[in-house]
Amino acid sequence: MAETTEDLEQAFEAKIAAEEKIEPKDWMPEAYRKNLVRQMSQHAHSEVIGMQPEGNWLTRAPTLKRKCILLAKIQDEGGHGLYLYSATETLGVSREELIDALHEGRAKYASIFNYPSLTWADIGAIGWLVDGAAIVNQISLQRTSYGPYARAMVRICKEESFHQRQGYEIMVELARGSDAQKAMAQDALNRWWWPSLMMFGPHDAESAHSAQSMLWKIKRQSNDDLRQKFVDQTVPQAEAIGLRIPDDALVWNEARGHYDFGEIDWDEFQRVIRGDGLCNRQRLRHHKQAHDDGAWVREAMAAYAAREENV
Ligand code: BYC
Repeated sequence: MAETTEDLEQAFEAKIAAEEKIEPKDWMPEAYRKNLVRQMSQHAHSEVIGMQPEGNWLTRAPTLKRKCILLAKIQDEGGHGLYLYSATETLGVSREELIDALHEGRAKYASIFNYPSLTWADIGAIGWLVDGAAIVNQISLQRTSYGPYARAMVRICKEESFHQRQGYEIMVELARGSDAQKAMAQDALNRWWWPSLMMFGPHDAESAHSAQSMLWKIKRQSNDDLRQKFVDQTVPQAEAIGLRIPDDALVWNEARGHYDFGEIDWDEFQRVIRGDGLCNRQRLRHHKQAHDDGAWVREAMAAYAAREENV
């Protein structure tokens, strides 16, 4: 007997309730599929656009060792983008459609990558804070309900953990260095702290997708809960190396067992995600240029594949 849509919906809901993964060939509601394509493709774009602020320092890394480490990290980010694009393609969209959406401004990427990397200490701050925030979010996403996304997260988290440590280690060295180096580390923390908190998205009450995404277990913890976790784990790391978090309202709240912290500048967040941050135009221009420059590689691969098929 043919299954009705109601049967299929029930089977889908039962799987979600039982913590089973939804796999590419399973039936899923169209809105679930669309929501995943949105979040996963934006995640992939973030990884790839996120290579740019760090790429800015490759030619000026202070030592050969630092340069090798940074190169390896940036290549990892490219790899994360590739796993995530591949995982998104299992939902029936092509890489070309996803890239077009990015280029036409229909798809977002993480707001943080629209800030400039001005000094070498920014490379430390990006690893420590940006990868640190990303791990908090991605550990939670290892339990997301869509199988290919959850599995991509497992490997990505392992690599992000190395990225976070390399960033913190740069900050440790600078904070232990000369007065000028310590000031450079503090300045980087001052500029990257608030944008890092914005990575977790709007407050839960303002978050358009959260309620449905939590029901479908696409998201496992809320934007505000993850942000709190990041603050709680990062403040002692700053204290340990004598740096000051740039927030006068930051205070340990014994009753809650968490840090209280100041309010994010949500106008700035909205401006940046609407395309009006310091580097939005530069980031997209650079991505389009790199994509156009690589057109011959895609054409050669397509021609080779067609020839192989006809042999
Ligand atoms: N930036 O309803 P909400 C990395 C958008 S890269 C920009 O809460 P959701 C790394 C949101 O998209 C790792 N936009 O959304 C790489 C939505 O707009 P749309 C990056 C943001 O999806 C290189 C609207 O605001 N990690 O680690 O439920 C070097 C309403 O928000 C942002 C990921 O991508 C933002 N910060 O929750 C170094 C994690 N926040 O789509 C490091 C995967 C919100 O309706 N993504 N928006 O037009 C997620 O976990 C979720 O998508 C979010 C937002 C928590 C970010």
